[in-house]
Amino acid sequence: MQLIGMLDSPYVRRVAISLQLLGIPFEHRSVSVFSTFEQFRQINPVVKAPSLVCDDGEVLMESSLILDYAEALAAPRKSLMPAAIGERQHVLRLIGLSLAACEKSVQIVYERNLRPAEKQHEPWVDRVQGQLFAAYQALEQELRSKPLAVDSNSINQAGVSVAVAWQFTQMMLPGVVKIADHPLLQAFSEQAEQLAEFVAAPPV
Ligand SMILES: N[C@@H](CCC(=O)N[C@@H](CS)C(=O)NCC(=O)O)C(=O)O
Repeated sequence: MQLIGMLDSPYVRRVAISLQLLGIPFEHRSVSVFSTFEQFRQINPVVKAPSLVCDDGEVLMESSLILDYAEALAAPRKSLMPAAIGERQHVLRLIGLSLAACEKSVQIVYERNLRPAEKQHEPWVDRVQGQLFAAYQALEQELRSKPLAVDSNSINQAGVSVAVAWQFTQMMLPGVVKIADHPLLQAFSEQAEQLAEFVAAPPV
């Protein structure tokens, strides 16, 4: 099984970390959707990172769908998703907020880096930034009301996704989402980034 994509993508990184936590062996290939577009296109003509080349050659995309497949492969031995419905609902909320934060961060990065300066549309960036702030404000509140486990045996998919999202936003948009306003997210991220599975999937 091959995981295709650069680890500076939060979507690729959450899959790489999750596969390790689930104990699923895989080969990681750092192929970029930008600098090696043609090479990526040979693997997946849609050029979406992450892509997962399964053992029979079928190619999956969309991190959450890849993780759904990975969960099925790891079952019943291991799972990053709680079975109990109440817990699962909460974990899904945190994952949704984290993915929204990733998406809004990526939109700002693309607007800033891919569009020529004269074509930047500030009202759009303001709108997206407001959505980004709302996602992290909600995540900070969630961590305050219910802390997340942060060790390799008990971290769940919410923990992986929250930590990966926060690290990505801080790396790509330094100073945009204030660390001082999100002390619990920062502390959680610092602890998660020390886990062996996170260290083995460095974002740069
Ligand atoms: N919802 C997707 C988002 C994936 C995504 O947007 N990946 C970016 C890299 S961070 C990508 O493939 N960009 C190239 C493009 O969309 O053309 C997921 O969860 O996998």
